[in-house]
Amino acid sequence: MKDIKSVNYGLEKIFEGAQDFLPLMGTDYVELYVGNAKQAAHFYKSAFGFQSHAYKGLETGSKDSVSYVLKQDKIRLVLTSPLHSKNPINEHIVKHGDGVKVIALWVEDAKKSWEETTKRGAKSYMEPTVEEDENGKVVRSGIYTYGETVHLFVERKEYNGSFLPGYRKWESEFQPESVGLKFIDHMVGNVGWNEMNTWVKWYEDVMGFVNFLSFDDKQIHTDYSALMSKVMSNGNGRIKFPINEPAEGKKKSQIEEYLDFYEGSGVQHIAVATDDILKTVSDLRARGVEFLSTPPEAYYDAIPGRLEEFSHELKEDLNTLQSLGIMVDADEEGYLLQIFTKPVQDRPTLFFEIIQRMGARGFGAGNFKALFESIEREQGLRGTL
Ligand code: TYF
Ligand code: FE
Repeated sequence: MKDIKSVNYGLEKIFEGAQDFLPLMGTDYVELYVGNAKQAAHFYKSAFGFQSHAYKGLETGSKDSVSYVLKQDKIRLVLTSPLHSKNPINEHIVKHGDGVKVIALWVEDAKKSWEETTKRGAKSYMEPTVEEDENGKVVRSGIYTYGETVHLFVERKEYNGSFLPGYRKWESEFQPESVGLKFIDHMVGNVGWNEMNTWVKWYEDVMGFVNFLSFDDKQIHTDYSALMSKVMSNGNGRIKFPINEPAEGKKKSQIEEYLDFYEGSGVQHIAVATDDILKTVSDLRARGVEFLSTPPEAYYDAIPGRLEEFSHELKEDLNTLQSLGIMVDADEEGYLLQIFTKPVQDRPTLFFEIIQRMGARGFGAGNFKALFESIEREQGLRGTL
């Protein structure tokens, strides 16, 4: 395993262990396969503050599937549904329910990205493919990662259309105001029993990522359940993928519940950054987004001590944070504020995290216990603990 000499989330390449055969400029888009993209798009607009951005469907000559592209600051979310039973997207939905199919990464050279990764053992999903329209050309290629999830490499340096060739601008009179979501901070994968290290090695070998943080089941457990987690990052720190696997506990791990309901490995949560979490979470709550239950009083009583330990001054009012159910964690470098939604579809699978980093680059380890107890309360209600 390569060690990190220094950690810095600036734009320069700083992870000394990271390889640069696969330069990544950021997340390009995230695509969900869903049962009813039209209605899902309405939900993400009205509840999460996304705006209509681009569309393809019958009206644009797309006969097999329909896709709605939503945007909020740098985040692009694509919602895709099949238009007839023979479309293989159906099989994905029948098996997994609604969920993330594609984590698309923005690259300089999609052909080289595909060559470098398949050469190192990635299974190809899409050979380098050029798509063109009057706005220029896009090259995409893709590889499989855990489960049926894929990474697409998107090269758009010769393109100035709104999204991708084949899409048209989606004009809508209904454009709810943003809730202040800015960019994707990290996306977490749940993988099967004892598979975490296989995927850690896969991200190291195939994508040149480094493992810069690890949590074992001694750190991540409650009285009932446990899990293990390792965070993988690319060289410039813009792409961070924690990987979780279930661990043995007295009751069923939330990761196991996910694997049962997703029927395999897949994306567990998408963490989106805001720079005003108080406003973002008040707005989301007012629009009907459901969050996990607020941690108990004792959790908030311990926060001032935790901040003092690292000499950080909390800029936000603790009572307001508590009334919104937002959690606080601190380390040497700073603190972070985070909160988790309930699953956003009927299966207890994908959920969202809202995060505001105030200097801290961790993942909220100090909150794990309180968070997992909230998740277990939900599991209890579902009868899946
Ligand atoms: O991304 C993370 O690591 C944090 C914490 O099942 C977390 O958001 C870890 C595991 C999990 C839910 C949240
Ligand atoms: Fe997270």
